[in-house]
Amino acid sequence: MATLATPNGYTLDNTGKRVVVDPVTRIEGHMRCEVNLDSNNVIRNAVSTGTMWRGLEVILKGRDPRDAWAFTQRICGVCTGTHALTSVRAVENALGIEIPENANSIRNIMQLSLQVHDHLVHFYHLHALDWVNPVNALKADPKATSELQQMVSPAHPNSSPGYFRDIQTRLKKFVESGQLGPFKNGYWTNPAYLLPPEADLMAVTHYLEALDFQKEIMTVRTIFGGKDIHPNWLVGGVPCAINIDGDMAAGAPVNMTSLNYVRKITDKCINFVKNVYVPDVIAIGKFYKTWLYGGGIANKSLMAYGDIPDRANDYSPENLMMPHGAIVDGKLTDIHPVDLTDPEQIQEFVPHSWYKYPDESKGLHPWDGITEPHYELGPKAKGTSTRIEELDEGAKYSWIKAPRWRGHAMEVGPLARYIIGYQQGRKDIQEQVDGCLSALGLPMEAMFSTLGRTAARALEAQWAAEKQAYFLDKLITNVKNGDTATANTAKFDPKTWPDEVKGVGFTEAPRGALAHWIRIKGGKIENYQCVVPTTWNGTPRDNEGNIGAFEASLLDTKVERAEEPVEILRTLHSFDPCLACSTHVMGPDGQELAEVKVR
Ligand code: NFE
Ligand code: MG
Repeated sequence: MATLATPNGYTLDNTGKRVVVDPVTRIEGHMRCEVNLDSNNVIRNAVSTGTMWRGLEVILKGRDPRDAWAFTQRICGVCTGTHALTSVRAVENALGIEIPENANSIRNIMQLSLQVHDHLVHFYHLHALDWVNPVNALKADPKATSELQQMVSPAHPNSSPGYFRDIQTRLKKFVESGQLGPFKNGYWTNPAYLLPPEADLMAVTHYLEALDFQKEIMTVRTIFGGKDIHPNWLVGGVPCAINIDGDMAAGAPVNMTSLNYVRKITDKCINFVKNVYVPDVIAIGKFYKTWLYGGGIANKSLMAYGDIPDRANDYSPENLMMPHGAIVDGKLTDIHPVDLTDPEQIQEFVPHSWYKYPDESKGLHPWDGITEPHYELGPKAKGTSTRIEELDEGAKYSWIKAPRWRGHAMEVGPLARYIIGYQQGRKDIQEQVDGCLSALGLPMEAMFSTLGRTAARALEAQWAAEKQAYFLDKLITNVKNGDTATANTAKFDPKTWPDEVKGVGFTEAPRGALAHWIRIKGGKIENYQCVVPTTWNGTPRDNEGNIGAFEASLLDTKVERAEEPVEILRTLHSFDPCLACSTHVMGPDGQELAEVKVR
């Protein structure tokens, strides 16, 4: 290949200098990215690769469907509960099981709490250092930092000059000891960093605050799920008893004391997102508002399944508080319904994935999905199978399958949800987006970018924290009205099941649309297929050569220093990639994973 036009409208040129980033760090799982730069250091071709295979779909075959949540929850160490929730919904859908209202409220609280937690961790601990320079923070004047903090967010209590001076002193000790810890290996002398020292100090301080706050956020899921990060779930409801006047010791984890505690943490989440996270994204965004790269397919093809059912057991879009729909061909006002049961809509392709199908010119709907690993490098690849130097994107090159909606590669995630919700006229979302854009002094088109993706996630964290409070109120009201049911076990016994059934469960995971498809036969799992958000966003090419969200988003971006590809990290990180999820489906991942190679 020299230049190649893709059916979805991109021109790729792989003749220029090839830069390999492997591993891409500050993500979940193992990812590799190769790009070609032209003579002006602009990206003209991008190749995104999941470099491990985990075989969860194979492991699930023959198991008890009621246990699938516990296996699928281990797909990831970040978005754990969302897989468990998707799994119990898939089994309930297959078997026609309805859950009590309280179970719906508790599941929503857990899911929303995960959204807030995951988004917060993503921004501060995985993404912020693409924009924030902790070494530069040493030059900050603590008094000026305090003034900046009070201007950006007067409501945040930690804002005195002394507070920032202490943090700066801690940071200095870190740097002087030569042990940068979490801040090691950054490109801290790169001119792509634009914040003044005070903004850097403020953001690094919030990095530490958010790190500390995590241990409180997770207690919400611990109360309802017994533990975190892998809480307990149950087909038919939730595995926790409600006794409003009881206590934990008496075996009633949901009581007035624990619910008051959930209220306290929920309020803290609302305040932290409103007074720290969102203002930081706007404050940092103002310095980078001309950095509007990374849109990719965001202004063309977006999809969300919807989630957070207001009333239990109704998964129709009207009852879902998170947006549902698909946009294709850039027609933003034309929102199509998505039917996960229609074999013509969602299909996974593998001609560029390390799997084998009997006929790879066709895609397979997940109910008929096949997961058979087949690792081989293309004829133009360089290196060896255990030490790849350069991949051949004309052949198989990733452990991620290529899912398509009616043939289209789709972007999923907070930005997709927010654009779809905005276009559907959801007032809550419109107000947030308009407010954020006006604070940044940017037009709507700016949303279709790396910055837009990051902003949408922050706004969604705020939305999720508030909805968490809504479901807490709903739960308490329902319990006070005398309904304490949390599980429906009428169809728990496999003897009550038909011999052969199939079902699908879906959620909006922090990174986007997530669904699991299950076939049950003779009480056991016959086939189980997961198509996860990072499968959508991190997809390799399909049978027609369409590129997906990650690859498209990198094109046309200028890289300041080819040997320090912070621009690549910015855009990839804006999707919050989770390769553990997307490659659910071991790899000979060896020593080669620990370097950035530039040729
Ligand atoms: Ni492992 Fe996940 C989320 C799921 S991945 S993080 O959110 O499903 O794309
Ligand atoms: Mg899969």
